[in-house]
Amino acid sequence: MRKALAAGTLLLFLAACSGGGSGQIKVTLVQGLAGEEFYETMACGAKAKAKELGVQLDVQGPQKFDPTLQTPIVNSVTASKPDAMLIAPTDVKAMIAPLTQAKQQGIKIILVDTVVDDPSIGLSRISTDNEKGGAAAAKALAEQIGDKGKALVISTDPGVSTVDARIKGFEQEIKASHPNISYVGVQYSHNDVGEASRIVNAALAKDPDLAGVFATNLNSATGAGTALQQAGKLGQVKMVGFDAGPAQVKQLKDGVVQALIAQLPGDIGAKGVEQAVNAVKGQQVTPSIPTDATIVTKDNVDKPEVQKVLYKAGC
Ligand code: T6T
Repeated sequence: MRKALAAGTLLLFLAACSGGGSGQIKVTLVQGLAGEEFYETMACGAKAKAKELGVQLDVQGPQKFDPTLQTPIVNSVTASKPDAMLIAPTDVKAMIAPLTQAKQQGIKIILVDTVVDDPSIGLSRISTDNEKGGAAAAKALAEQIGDKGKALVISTDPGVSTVDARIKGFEQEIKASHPNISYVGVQYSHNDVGEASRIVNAALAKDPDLAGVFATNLNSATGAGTALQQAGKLGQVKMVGFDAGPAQVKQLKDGVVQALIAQLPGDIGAKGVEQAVNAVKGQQVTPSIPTDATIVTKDNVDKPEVQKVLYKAGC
């Protein structure tokens, strides 16, 4: 009788360790922005890996890249007690409190893409080397504009770790190696396509001799490119954009943008699920995983290896 009880206790213990009574590990991915190709491609990678590993995966995300909209989602995910949460936090500071609460509930947190300013949050951090990507964007833009003239940066909001690092890498590269490029600074679009367009229109009015634009993400690039096109500035103003969604690839083919820095969001999602499972099972977790980036141009966009890294609207 005692032996049977001990065996039963052991079974319950093993079930708890493997992430719930059903034995299936439950993971929720909280995107930075629902329906946007970077995060949808990330969700596709996460779903495929979850299927392979027999993990139950739920995907949620706010309608805007905004911590005031992402916070209630994180809170409700915390209340639903998954074993692990993959999250792309929308602000380095504002998301610390809700994520601390999730952590205190025993939920394993894996940061995908963006991070927060508290290094104790996130058992694993998986992302592109964004500073390096920003420097690569600066080099590509410098080449396009003959290493001289005025250059503008369009970003989303300060406090988003990824785009802030891209700006830093861009600025450092310009300062260190491109003395004839006059950097006119960064302007913030709040990740809104229309606002990015308005910013570029105003910049063209102020600096009609603007030579180049670096757009730090999808929506910034879509808006900035549309403005250049509508102002009839194609050819005169060159552009490099981070990310490679369908609209960016069209802009590349149309000659609106000259180079794209494509990330690997699908890999980020897949690796995130792997790390989450390791964490839940008490296995070794890798604290920091860098993923690759590819420079996409009109010349290489049709190559099969480059086609593979372009983002998708769905799986
Ligand atoms: O550039 C990606 C992502 O890396 C960034 O953190 C936010 O913007 C994107 O989702 C693209 O729009």
